[in-house]
Amino acid sequence: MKIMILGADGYMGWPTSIDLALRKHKLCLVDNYTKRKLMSQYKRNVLVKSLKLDKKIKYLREFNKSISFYDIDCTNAKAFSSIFKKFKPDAVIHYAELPSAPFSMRGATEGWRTLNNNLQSTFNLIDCVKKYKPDCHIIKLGTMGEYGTPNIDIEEGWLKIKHRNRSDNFLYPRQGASLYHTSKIMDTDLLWFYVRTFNLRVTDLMQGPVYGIYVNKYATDRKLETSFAYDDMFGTIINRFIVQGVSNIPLTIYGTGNQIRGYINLSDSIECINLALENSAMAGELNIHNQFTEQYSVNQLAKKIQLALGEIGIKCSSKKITNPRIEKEKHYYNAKNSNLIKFGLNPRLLDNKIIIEMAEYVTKYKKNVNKKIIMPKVNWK
Ligand code: USQ
Repeated sequence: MKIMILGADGYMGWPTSIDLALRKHKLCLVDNYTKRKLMSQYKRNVLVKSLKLDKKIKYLREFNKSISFYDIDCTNAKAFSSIFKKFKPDAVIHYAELPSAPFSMRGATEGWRTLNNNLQSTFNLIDCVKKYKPDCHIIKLGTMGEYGTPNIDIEEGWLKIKHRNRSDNFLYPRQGASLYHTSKIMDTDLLWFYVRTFNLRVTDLMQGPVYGIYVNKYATDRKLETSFAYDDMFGTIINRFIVQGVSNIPLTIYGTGNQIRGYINLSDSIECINLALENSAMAGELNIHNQFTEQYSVNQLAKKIQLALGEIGIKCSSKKITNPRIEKEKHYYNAKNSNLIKFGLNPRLLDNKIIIEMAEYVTKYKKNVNKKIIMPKVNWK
């Protein structure tokens, strides 16, 4: 297939590029390094600085010659449409969004930047698909956070509502807990409008917080590693906890630690993209899949990580700190995740082996850990 990957330099974008290159698809990678620039502007850094995409791509071309790269901003309609028109993809994987809830809540500038970037890039993509390649399959990364933490079971995207003896299927009610999550809700609304009005083909993946390193013989080469963030703005909780444990910093439990989310390993997440490609939405279909494999509370995660690290002689403590976010700390949480399993996903669950593998990886680069970016600096109140 001819596949475009928007945001190909990122934590998920790069492993996806490797995976799809190995599967011999024809690829067009797009990234303008916004995330790298933002992290440096806000004085955050990843664990290991990887090569930029234009350099890394040379290694992919050793086994797949059909890979192009464009350093363009997907929010720039003119620049984006010029490459879209030329490449005419069969599918587009859209990661080109600002992914951080804390960043979006830092202030009006960051909040608007997140809304603007995420909606504009999604809109430009939809507009190009409609005009130049209406049968192109859009695979969009949404988030489990679109649903929030409702007091009823979370379905996969849709909810049948019965009202005065009539019933209909609606998008499951959405209530994000940050502007970032709200931007993803708006994306979903936009996509659904175009699907039902203009028959586009869309898969929207509601992903939980991702963790881990991508294990693949190409990805583990020092030059080809994906970025691994552990800071307060761009790092997700499991990656942060492992870095904290290895660096002798008490695990930062926000509030009571009873917040529950659905989590997924990075390798599974990449596999889900492939499953979404193979099980494409048809014209006029918006497929929504919940992309997580298991649910944990923050306290359960802390305990699990402490126990696993104990096995390799790393003693780590945890500390409950005032929650910098506004989120429910005591809530019901039961989300469905059967679609991707039905397609064949075989989950890699968070066990001691995976935690130890991650801890060993982080230990290799322990000297790079910047302790100043661990404690949360963005207070939502
Ligand atoms: N948390 C802690 N301590 C920490 C960091 C986080 O207790 O040091 C808690 C948070 O308060 C939250 C939970 O852990 O209750 C998850 O936080 P997170 O930072 O791992 O994830 P979140 O901010 O929700 O966002 C991440 C990704 C985002 C993705 C989302 C999926 O950054 O791109 O969309 O996970 S979800 O959370 O399901 O919406």
